[in-house]
This record gives sequence, structure tokens and C-alpha cells, in this order.
Amino acid sequence: MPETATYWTKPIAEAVDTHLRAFVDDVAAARLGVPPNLADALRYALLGGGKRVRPVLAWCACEAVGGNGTDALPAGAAVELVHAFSLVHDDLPALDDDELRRGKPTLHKHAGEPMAVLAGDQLLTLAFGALGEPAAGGRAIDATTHRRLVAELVAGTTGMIVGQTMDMGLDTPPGDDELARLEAVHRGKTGALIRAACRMGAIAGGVANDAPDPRLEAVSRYADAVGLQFQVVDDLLDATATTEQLGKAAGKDADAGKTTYPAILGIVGSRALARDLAQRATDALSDLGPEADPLRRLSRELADRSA
Ligand code: GRG
Repeated sequence: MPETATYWTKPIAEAVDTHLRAFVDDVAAARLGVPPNLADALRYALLGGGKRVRPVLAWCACEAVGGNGTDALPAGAAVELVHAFSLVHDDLPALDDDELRRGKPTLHKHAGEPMAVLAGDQLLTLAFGALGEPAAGGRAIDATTHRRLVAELVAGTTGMIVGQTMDMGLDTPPGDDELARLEAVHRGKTGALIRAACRMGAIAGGVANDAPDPRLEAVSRYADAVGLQFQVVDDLLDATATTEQLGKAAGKDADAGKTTYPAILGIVGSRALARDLAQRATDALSDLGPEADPLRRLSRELADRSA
């Protein structure tokens, strides 16, 4: 999280970490019999840092529709498990071939490539199990809500994989120009999981199950703007921050000759776009009351993040 946001999102991130740790210990290791080495690899990938942006978004989206943030922990944990899977596999030599993640050696550098492949598979599988595990002090998840959460997680994960497929040149992004094609890649690769996190938080918070709910539409529009904004800022940081600041290799986009927002719009143009998207995100919430203020604050602060 950005420095300015740390003090207010920290308790949420800590609740997420506590929930994830208990899930790995009590469900993955104790109940499902994941062996100690694999469980350690899961903890390394899942609990070793990370801003927890997606579970925090789920929590705040839940509260934005009048829910209790604790009820969004299973959804947030599930999205974070998918996110951790994507980072572990993305870092593999066959994909991005990275050695540093969250300021530490990537999982395949730490535990070897076979273990990293298997841990990624396991993280993805466990994500779907996490949806049915209520948090301590949270509500039990009813069957209809559970089914909706599964569908959102499938859509978000699929969108992410489709975006990654296009990003790797294995499929052609739709769009008439370079900017439209870049947006299509990132609406999938980065945006789809952020959209899922926000929508799942709102669903866990009790938006109507039996009729279209305008609050879910508002949260979805918010999420679409924030998802793109997150990637614009990620591109900016890759171009302007240091490896030490990011905890992962900086400058990789330029080295790889990749199309990025700064490459197309320049640094100043990309900063303006990030601010514009933050504004679009808050505008999307105009019909929601003060309970959506944390979501509004997050989009502003994520536009200014430095890691
Ligand atoms: C391997 C199926 C598959 C997909 C990989 C997520 C992804 C797709 C690749 C990772 C590389 C990348 C730049 C993805 C864009 C999303 C993004 C900005 C990820 C980093 O998320 P943060 O900043 O990371 O939330 P932390 O470490 O804070 O959790």
C-alpha cells in the first residue's frame, strides 16, 4: 500500500494475513494433507509481503454496500491465492524469468522450479476452497452467495490468463490502435482480478442475489477504472522507481522493448491518465453514501503509490 494509506489499511491487511495463515495451516496442511515442503512453499509465496491490494478492495467494497468487512475475508483470501499463483508462475523461466519478488528470491529460486510449478497449481486450487471457509467471527456463506463467488472468481482468473496470453504474444489483443490493444491486455491481465475482488466483496456484503443491484454495477465501474489505473501506475513505477523501492526488478519493460503506457503516452501523459482514472473511479460511486469513502480513498491513494 502507499505510505499514506498504510495506517488505515494495515488492520485490514493484518486480518487478511491472519486468515490466510490459518487457512494454509488448518485447511491445506492439516485437513487436506498438503505435505510440509509444499506447505512451506505456499507460505513463502503467500505470506512473504505483498500489499494485499485485492483483499483490501474486497473488504472496502463489502463495506461500501453496507456489509461487514470481515465477511469479505474468504473472497479476499481467494483472490489473493489466485494472485499469488499468478506471480509464482509468471516469475518462472518459461514466462518472465524473474529472480526477485517482494524483495526476496522468487519461489523457483528459493525452492526450485518443480516446487514452484506445483505450489502455483496448489495456490490456484486452494483459492476455490477458500471461498467456502468463513473467517473467524464472519457469517457462514449461503449456497447462492457461494455459487456467485465461484462464478466471479472463474471469470476474474480466466480474464487474467487471457490477458497474460495476449501479453506474451500467444493471442492478438483486439483494438484499432496500440493504446486500445494495450488496454485490452491490461483489462485482462491486471483488471480482471481487481474487478473480481471488488465484485466479490460487494456480493459478500449482501448485494441482491435475485435482482440486478445498481450498487454492484457502481462497484464494477469503479473496479474497471481502478484496475486500469493500477497497471498505468505499475508501468510508471517500472520506468521511474528503483529495484530496491519495488522489491522486484525495475526497468524490465524498457529492456524487453514492451509496449507500456509511458512508452505510448510519456511519463507526464501516463500520470495524467492515472489521475483521470482515479477520478473516473470515484465518479462511479456517486450514488453510494459515506460507507463507500474507503473505496474512494483507495483509488486516490493507489494513483500516488510508490511501490
Ligand atoms: C501466470 C497465468 C499467469 C498470469 C500472470 C499477474 C500476472 C499474470 C503477471 C505478473 C506480472 C504483472 C506485472 C502483472 C500485472 C499485475 C500486477 C501489477 C501485479 C503486481 O501486483 P501487486 O503490485 O503485487 O499487487 P504485491 O506483491 O503487492 O501483491
